[in-house]
Amino acid sequence: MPLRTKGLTKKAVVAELKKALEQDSKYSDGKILCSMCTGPHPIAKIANRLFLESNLGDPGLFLGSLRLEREAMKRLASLLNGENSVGFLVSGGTEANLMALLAARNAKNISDPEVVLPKSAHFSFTKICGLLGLKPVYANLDNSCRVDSASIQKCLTSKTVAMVGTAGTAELGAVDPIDKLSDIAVRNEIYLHVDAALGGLMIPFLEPSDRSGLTFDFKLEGVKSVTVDPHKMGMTTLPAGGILFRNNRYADCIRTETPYLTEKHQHTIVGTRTGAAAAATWAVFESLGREGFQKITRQCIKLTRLLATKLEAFGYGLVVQPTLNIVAFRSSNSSLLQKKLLQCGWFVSYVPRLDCVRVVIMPHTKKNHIHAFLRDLRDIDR
Ligand code: 0PR
Repeated sequence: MPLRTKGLTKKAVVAELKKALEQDSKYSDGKILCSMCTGPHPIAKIANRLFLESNLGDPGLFLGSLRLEREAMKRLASLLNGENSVGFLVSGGTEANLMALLAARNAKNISDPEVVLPKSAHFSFTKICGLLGLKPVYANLDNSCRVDSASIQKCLTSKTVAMVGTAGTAELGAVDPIDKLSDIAVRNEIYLHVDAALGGLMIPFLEPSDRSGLTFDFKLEGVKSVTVDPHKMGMTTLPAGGILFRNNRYADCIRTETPYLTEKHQHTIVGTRTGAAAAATWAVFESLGREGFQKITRQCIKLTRLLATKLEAFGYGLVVQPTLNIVAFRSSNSSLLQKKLLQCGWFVSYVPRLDCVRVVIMPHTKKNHIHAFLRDLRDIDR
């Protein structure tokens, strides 16, 4: 497809764009039940449009955007009890996890480094191990699909540069026992990274009774970095991943000099990066406040539980009782059921490792969508 010699008119270009947009699925239809992203909050769209030119890769040119990034990361740090923590808004959970493990690897600087990962860790860590030359060592899970801390302990060797725990696994929304991992990390002087890409903007807003036992943040001494993605439960515009380091000491393990730019060093892997997502993230934080986030989290949890209860009443087995906003269930043929649901327009996932159907309840999902899903499920799977 060669580049056109003569360009199209604005009208023709827009018409083509609209055609393509019609092919995209819309969160607002309620049929997307497999995604951790959601439609951006209206204020995020406004902020994004205002800051389209902004490049945080050269922040001296975009001081207002830089201030918004810093303020947004400070709000996030305070949510995670990170008094001295330093944070950056990056392209997503993958880049955030990459920065964390790069810092851990650089901090220890040994040959043949290893990282201990729960079997449930996100696939981004597979990519990261390849990129960083880290050997992954996998720890087993317990019956509730959380990492078994005794297994983590057994995986540690003199080559271990980091261990990872997840606060909200991608497949099940399970929260690893980060407090136990932190104790192990402190005792063995190992860097602990927490992947809270999903849970980081959800767990702090759970009802106190649901939150107990789910501590995952800098309150725990062993936690050296946390990933939290505003482009998931933070309802901002893409791309917006967050990485927070406990303090400068860890952040500076990935600092690079940039002598001829307006700012003389960078911590992020990417150079040029959008200030629009930073502005959008800031705007959502300011607009929702703690109460707004609590309301949204409460609604997602309520619908998750409604779905889980109904599925059990229909006779499906749940893989685990949901902790966050993911329901995973099994039928006699879960893979076929997922295909049939897909044919009916419902975007749900099939998870081969667990042989189950997985449903993610995000802020775009409403009660009527759940009821419509359940009706179709009954028709399909009689
Ligand atoms: N860590 C966890 C726990 C995640 O769930 C994810 C992504 C990542 C890291 C990586 O984040 P980025 O994708 O931002 O780099 N979780 C979703 C998943 O794999 C990503 C996603 C989002 C997939 C929307 C599909 C989709 O429609 O399920």
